[in-house]
Amino acid sequence: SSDDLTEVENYTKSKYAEPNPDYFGVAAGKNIIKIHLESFQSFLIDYKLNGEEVTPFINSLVHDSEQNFTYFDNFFHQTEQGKTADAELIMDNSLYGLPQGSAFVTKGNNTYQALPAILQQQQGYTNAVFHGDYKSFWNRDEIYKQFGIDEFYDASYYDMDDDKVIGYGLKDKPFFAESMPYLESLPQPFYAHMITLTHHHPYLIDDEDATIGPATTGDASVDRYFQTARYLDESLEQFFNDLKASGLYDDSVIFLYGDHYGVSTNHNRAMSELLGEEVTKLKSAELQRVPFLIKIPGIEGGGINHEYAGQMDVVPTLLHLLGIEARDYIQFGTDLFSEEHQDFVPFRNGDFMTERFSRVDGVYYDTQTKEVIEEPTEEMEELRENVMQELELSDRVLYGDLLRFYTPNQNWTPVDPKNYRYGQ
Ligand code: GP9
Ligand code: MN
Repeated sequence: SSDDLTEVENYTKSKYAEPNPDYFGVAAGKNIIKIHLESFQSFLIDYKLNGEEVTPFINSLVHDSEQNFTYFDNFFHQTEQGKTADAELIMDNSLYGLPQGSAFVTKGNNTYQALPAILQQQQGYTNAVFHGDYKSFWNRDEIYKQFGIDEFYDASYYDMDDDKVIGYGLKDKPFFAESMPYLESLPQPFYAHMITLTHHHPYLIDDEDATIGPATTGDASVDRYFQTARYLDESLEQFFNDLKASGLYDDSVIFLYGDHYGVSTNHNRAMSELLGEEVTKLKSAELQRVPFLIKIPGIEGGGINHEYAGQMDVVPTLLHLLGIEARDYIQFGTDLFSEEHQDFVPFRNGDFMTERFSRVDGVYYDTQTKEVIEEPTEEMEELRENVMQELELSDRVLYGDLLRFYTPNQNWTPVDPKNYRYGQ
């Protein structure tokens, strides 16, 4: 009902973080290239397997400040059963996925005020998604219409010959290579989302694509996890070279993110061996870090940013970089570059992380010393309440399809799904 909407609006408006004036609008009208790192957890960064870096290219983006990437090393995924689809929902709407199932599938006909539609309406962007699987997986071909995605280059646009396909679909190297002409042909400015696939459970890889040996824990999918991560890393380097050659690299916002974990708690024995420490419940929660790296034209230097943050924060951050007020929209995250960024990171199950304390499986910990806190303080209990309220309000938006009743500003035109068609 509209009362529910008022409660939601009051919450998101009070959580809202003012933009940082040094960042607000710096990237207005720039192309945005969003790169999905399938199943990529942050522990891979700088990890050495048998003395060898697994992801040397991504590591170079983290450490070489001349590349102007900022790496957030305390950034967490916030997905649940919707996996990739949850990451997509969160990172285009700043709404949570549902406690069960996938909102992409069950709420695919809801009204949304997603980033693509906002960019189109505010600054004339063309929105495109690229992915080497068929369009109906995760119900993408329905919900993308509600998001205002103009073009969806799904498997039907790519050469899906047997030797180019493994696991769920097209291998990442041919995927990026064949995407280039489509990307170059898009009207500018564009918002382009490249969804990779090869580094996906059970991490199958052809011999000729494996340029690092497997790990040797005896847990076969974990052992191959490093090989497909290396393949993804190489495919990215190839894509960056192609972007540079095409002239698209320098003047674009480029960001990379991990969608969700790749190694589940079913593999704790192998993971303990690889990390040299027991995978406790707290350690498991810490392992939900995924990378977030961003290059913004006009912002020099990059470096490592330690702010505690999550996928929910990406939409308001991008809006502010483009000079669009996030305050107008119903969004639960806050701008990463704002002085007022809210640095608690809710997980979908009601647990959360902050720099000082965390709640994992109902138990509070000192995040720094990793000790159990037997008697949680009032501050901790209050944050727990706050997290539960936030999740509940976000669920109300999806269950009640509340954005039907919300008008962001006087310029807003509701998205009409009939205007979109995908596939060839
Ligand atoms: C399928 C792909 C995988 O198209 O995006 O989704 P996931 O299994 O990771 O949710
Ligand atoms: Mn995924």
